[in-house]
Amino acid sequence: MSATPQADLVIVANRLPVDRVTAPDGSVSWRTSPGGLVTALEPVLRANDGAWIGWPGSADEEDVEPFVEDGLQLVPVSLSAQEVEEFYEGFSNGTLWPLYHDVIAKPEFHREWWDSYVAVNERFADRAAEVAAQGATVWVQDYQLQLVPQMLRERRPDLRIGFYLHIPFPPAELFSQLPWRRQILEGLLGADLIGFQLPGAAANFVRLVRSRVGHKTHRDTIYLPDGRPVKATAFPISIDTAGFEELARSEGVVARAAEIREALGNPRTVFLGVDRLDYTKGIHSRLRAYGELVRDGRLDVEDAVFVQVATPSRERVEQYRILRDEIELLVGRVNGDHGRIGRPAISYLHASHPREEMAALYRAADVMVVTPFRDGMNLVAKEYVACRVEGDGALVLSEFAGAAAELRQAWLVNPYDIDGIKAALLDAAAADAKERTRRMRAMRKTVVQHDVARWARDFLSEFNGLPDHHDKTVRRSRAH
Ligand code: GDG
Repeated sequence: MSATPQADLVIVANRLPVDRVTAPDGSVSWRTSPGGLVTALEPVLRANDGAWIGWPGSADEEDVEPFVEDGLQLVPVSLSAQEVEEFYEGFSNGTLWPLYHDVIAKPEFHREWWDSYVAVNERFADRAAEVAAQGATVWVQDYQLQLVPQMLRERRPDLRIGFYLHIPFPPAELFSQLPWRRQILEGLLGADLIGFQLPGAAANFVRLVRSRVGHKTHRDTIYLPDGRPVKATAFPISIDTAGFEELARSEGVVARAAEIREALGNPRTVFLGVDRLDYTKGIHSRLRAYGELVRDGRLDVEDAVFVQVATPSRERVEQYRILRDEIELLVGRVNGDHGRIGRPAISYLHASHPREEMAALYRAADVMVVTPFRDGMNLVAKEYVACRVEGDGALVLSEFAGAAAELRQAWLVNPYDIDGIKAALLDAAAADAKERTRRMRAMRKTVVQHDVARWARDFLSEFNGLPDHHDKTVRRSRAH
C-alpha cells in the first residue's frame, strides 16, 4: 500500500520544517526547526488536513517515505550531492539570489545549473501532484521552486496553485540578464495567485510579463490567452509577534538579558546586529561605521559596544567564504586598534543560537542595527520591535529592507552611505527616552496588528476569493 497521503492543502518549500538527525548508532530522528514560516503555516496545515513537501536537508539520503511528525504530514524530496551543488548552491544561491538582490554580487550563469534546477523542480511538482487531493490548494514557496507552478498545472489542472516569493523581485533591467528569463516567468504564471513582499516587486513582475511574454495585464492581474487570470500582488510577511512578546517577558530571558549587559561591562549603549552571514545584509558597512565612530573618538568602547551575531550560512559557496574573511578581518582590526583587555569593541559571534538567546539579545540591545543593501522583508527588525515589550529601544533600518515600508519610525538609512549610518547610530544612541518610546510604540502597533498569522490568512483568503476558473472551465467544456 502506498504511504502517500492525500491532502487538501499542500505546502511546497525547498526545506521541510524538520532537520534529519542521524545518531552515532545510525538511527534517524527528526528535529523540528521552528522558523517563522512553520509557525505561520502550522495551524493552517492542521486545520486543513495539510501536508508539507520539502527537502530534509542532507544530500544523497535514500528516499524517505512520507511520515507524520508532531501531527504534521511531511513528504520528503531527496537531492543528490550533485543536485545540492548545482540546483541549491548553484542556480538558487549563485544565480537567482544575487540577481534578485540588485546584483550586489555577480550572478553566475551556467547551463548545467539550469538543467539541474529544471530537474529538481520537476521532482517537486511530481511529488505535489501525487499528494494533492482533487481540487486541493497547493502553496509553493520561494525562489528555488519558481517552475513548480506551471509544471504542477500541467500535471493537475484541477488544483488551485499559489506562489509566494520571500526575496525581492528585481526590475526588468536586471531580471533580463537571465538567459532563462522567459521560462521563469512562464513557470510562475502556472499559479493563480503570486504573492510578493512589496507592491513594487509585484509591479516589476507584471511589467515583465507584459513586455517579455506579451500577455494582457490590468493593474495586478494578468490575463492568459486561455482566459485564466493570474493575480500578482503584495503580502508583506511578518513574525509570530505574540510568541516573541511572551518569550521576551519570560523570567529566563529577562535574567539572561541582564547577564549579557553585565558581561559587556554595563555600557551605556549596546548596538546589536543579527544576520545570516550574507553579502546582502550590509554587515561590513555597519561595522565600518561603528569602527570609524570609535576611531574618531565619537564613541568610547567603555561606553558603547557592538554585538554582531553572524549565523553561518551557505558555507560551501565561494562568495560566502570570502565575505566571512572580509568581515572577520574588519572585526579583528577594529578590536585590535580600539579594544582593551576584557573590552573588545565588537563582540562577534559566528554561531547559531537558540530562540531564547535571540530574544535576550534583542532585550539587551539599546540600538538594533539592520543595514541590508537589499532584503525582501527582514524579520530580525520586526523581532526586535516585538521583543521591546517596555516600548523602549531604537531601530536603525536600511531603506532597502522590505520592512522599511512598514517600520517608518525607525532611523532609516541608506546602507551605501557610511557617513549616513554613522549619523544615524549617534542619533539613535543619543535620542531621549521620549523620542525612542514615541517611535517604538508606533512600530509595535504595526507589528502587533500585522503578524504572520494575518499574512497567511490574507494570502489564503485572497486565494479563496478569486473567481473559480476551474468551475468555469468545466462548465464551458460541458456546454460544448
Ligand atoms: C528571507 C528573506 C525575508 C538568525 N540567526 C539565528 C536565528 N535567525 C533567524 C532570525 C529571523 C531569521 O533567522 C532571518 O530572517 P530574515 O528575514 O532576517 O532573513 P533571511 O534569512 O534572509 O530570510 C527575508 C524572509 O525570508 C521571510 O520571508 O524577511 O527578506 O531574505 O527569524 O531570528 N534564529 C535562531 N538562532 C540564530 O542564530 N534561533
